[in-house]
Amino acid sequence: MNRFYWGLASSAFQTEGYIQNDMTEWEALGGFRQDGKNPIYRHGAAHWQRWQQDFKLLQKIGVNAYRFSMEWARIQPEFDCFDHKALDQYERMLDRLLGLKIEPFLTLHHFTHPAWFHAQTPWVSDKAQETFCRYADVLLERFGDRINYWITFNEPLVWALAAYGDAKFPPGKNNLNDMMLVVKNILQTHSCLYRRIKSALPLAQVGMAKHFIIFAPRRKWLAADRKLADLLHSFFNEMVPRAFKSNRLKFRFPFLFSFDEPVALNNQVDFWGVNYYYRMLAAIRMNFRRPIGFDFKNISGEGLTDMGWEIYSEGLLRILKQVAAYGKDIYITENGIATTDDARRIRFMDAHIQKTLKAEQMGVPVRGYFYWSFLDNYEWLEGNSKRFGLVHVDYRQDFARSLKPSAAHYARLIQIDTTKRKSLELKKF
Ligand code: GCO
Repeated sequence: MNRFYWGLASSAFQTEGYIQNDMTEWEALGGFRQDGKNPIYRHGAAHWQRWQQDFKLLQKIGVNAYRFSMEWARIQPEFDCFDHKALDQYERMLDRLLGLKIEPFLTLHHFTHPAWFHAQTPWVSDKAQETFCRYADVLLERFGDRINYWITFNEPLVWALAAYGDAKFPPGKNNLNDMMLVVKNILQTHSCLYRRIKSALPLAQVGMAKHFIIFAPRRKWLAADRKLADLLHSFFNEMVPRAFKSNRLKFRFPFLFSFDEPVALNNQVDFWGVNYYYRMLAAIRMNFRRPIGFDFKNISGEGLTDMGWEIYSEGLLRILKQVAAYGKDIYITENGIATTDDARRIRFMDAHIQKTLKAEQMGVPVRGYFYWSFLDNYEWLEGNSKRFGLVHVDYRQDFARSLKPSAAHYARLIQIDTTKRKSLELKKF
């Protein structure tokens, strides 16, 4: 069947608001202030209160899928306590989505943890797996019958780099060997979740959302920069998928770290979620503390986003072809632009969706596209200042929602594509 999921993506912490977890503690301790922007979390996009209205907007846009996460800290505020009221609300939300015929894609882990987690069973210890699987079991038992698509982790490598490599996220560590251990423990946990979900729900599809970046040398003429771009590609884009096939998490980054340990993954993943945003330039620097420099330049001519990222839609096609080689289904689980100029957002969407459909025509098994993000939301280090949403959130007027023109554009696009697929389907008979 020629079904395609047209969706929107979000994460609990970034949208719901009124959460206390490791990130809010980190923020309160000044953890995010290093870039001088001083975000204040508290309300997020107030989705926890406004979800009913928000889901009507999903319906209006006409998506047939929605990617979201549930907030671990809300559900398990203490190690030994699960909050049934929170679970009840998530159940109502889930049932509403199903009632609207919107397929839920549930992310189990999207960057945040209960405040107790890092002190009690941090990812660097092998106890984390048990803790997280115990939590996931609660969701599986309660919601398993209603969820067909499970995303175990969102960008484990990005999280590990931010939390253990670069001290940007809690617990704020700076140790590359620990960072690799954390990736290993997370992958091990993925495989434990995979087995549990599949044994309870044999038809469920279980995957992981992975960030992919196009790396290019800052100075094309310099062999060292070219080599660095290749190395970064191999580390950032390929190391994790490679581990699924080889059962080893292995990487040698000259002068930085070397890691090689077994990890029993046995290719247990039904689909790859592709999060794709930009091309990044890498350069070797004569600076022992920070020997690698990154920046963005508008080489593609498609411009830079409000995050400063280079838009490079061709990169999506390149990534999709690469991921196709892993032999699994693919969902674009995130792709989007931070901008206050909505006409740019429309151009961004058009360019990337065009590449998506082209990849599909070329035989890449891409089965869905989720624009990031549904609502304007809390963008981690940037606070509320960056607007990724198809829906505008007025932070000063009681979080009032309004659809941007790009939402209407997406709605039209979905309608046209769905009609086309239906008529193709009919022609087959
Ligand atoms: C990530 C996350 C999202 C971000 C998005 C835009 O990629 O960091 O999955 O939470 O908000 O990517 O930066």
